[in-house]
Amino acid sequence: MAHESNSNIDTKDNKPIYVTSPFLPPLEELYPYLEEIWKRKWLTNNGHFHQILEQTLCEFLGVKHISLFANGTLALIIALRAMRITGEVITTPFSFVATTHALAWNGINPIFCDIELETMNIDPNKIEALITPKTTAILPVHIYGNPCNIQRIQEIASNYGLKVIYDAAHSFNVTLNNKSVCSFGNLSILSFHATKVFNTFEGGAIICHNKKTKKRIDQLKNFGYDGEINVVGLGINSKMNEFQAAFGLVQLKYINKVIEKRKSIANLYRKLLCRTEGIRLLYDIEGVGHNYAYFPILIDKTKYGISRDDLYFKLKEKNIFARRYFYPLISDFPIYKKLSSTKSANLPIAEQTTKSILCLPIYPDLDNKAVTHIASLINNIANK
Ligand code: T4K
Repeated sequence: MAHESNSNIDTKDNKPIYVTSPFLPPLEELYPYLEEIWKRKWLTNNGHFHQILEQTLCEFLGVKHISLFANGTLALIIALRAMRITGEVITTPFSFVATTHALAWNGINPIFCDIELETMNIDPNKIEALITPKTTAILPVHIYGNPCNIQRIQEIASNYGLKVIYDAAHSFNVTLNNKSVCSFGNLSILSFHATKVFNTFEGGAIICHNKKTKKRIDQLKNFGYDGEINVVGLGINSKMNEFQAAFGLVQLKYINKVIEKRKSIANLYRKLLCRTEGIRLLYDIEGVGHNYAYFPILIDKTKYGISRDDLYFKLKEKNIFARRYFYPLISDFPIYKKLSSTKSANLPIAEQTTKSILCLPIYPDLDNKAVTHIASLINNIANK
């Protein structure tokens, strides 16, 4: 996505507030890890910290197997290849473009399905009508870290013999009835990009449920090598390096505090915005352990007084860089527009949502004063 121009920002008096800002642990905590990397001279390819991070994340998230990746997009591309997905895959148009790109990179036809109004996740009631003899899988996204209707999606998948690959890029440490949201489906992928709740600068992972699948995934992320002289598949280089893994281990020490801080920001926004006419908020869902990765609001222009875009630009004038995640719909990008499933008539809720969504700044260093300032700007702009 295009980067915002910083040209008119007076960083002394009126610092820009971005939609997110990465949590960085104290620098000195990294030094022992760097010394260890220097000592070992093993920089990538299943190194010491890579192995420890995989093990530590399995224990922390309560999942069976994790394979670390250079980023979430490559994890998703390899997840589809590991499951030998081909033909058509039913997916959501309301996501970051990487979700659909991962299908396209595998030569798979994306079939866009509408979303639910409340959760903004793929609508299970609209999946079955899109299944054809070419359908091999469903690729839902737990958008903003809010779990999809996992039970219903699994029922459909089981009835039709389809695989389910979850794009859980936003869902680090999200639980459903005390189980990691990544324990469902055939595979789930996570993103550890700088903008995520847990970051390794760039990074990602695939979560799988058995050793055999993990072995295949690990081969595919290392060019398809099985040992030194045997290549067993069309792999790629998508390995996480030792610096990323070490950084992840340090980050993990702070993750509970990071999520707690995000929760308190979300609760403050809710308190300050819950009575504003024309703004819909998302609330915690019973049985879900949230990670507060994003703080989306939905603007109803007729009730709020101005459109989502007008609010977005007004906040921008005040150096507050909210983001229209996810706008436009993936199905509206020219490379996908030609597909028949992109017709507006098929995607009415997604069309409505993408025009009204705005994600407000949320990150651990955002103080209450800033949150109150942003909320009062939004409240003062209303119906003016
Ligand atoms: N599936 C889903 C559902 C996803 O949302 C994503 C990625 C993926 C798959 C693929 O995962 P990765 O391959 O990325 O691991 C960002 C991120 O690049 C992307 O990871 C994320 N989703 C997407 C929702 O957002 P941009 O282009 O909008 O972000 P960017 O670079 O403009 O950063 C947003 C703001 O964050 C900046 O305005 C300022 C702040 N920022 C950013 C960076 C990179 C910082 O303060 N520090 C930084 O280092 O895509």
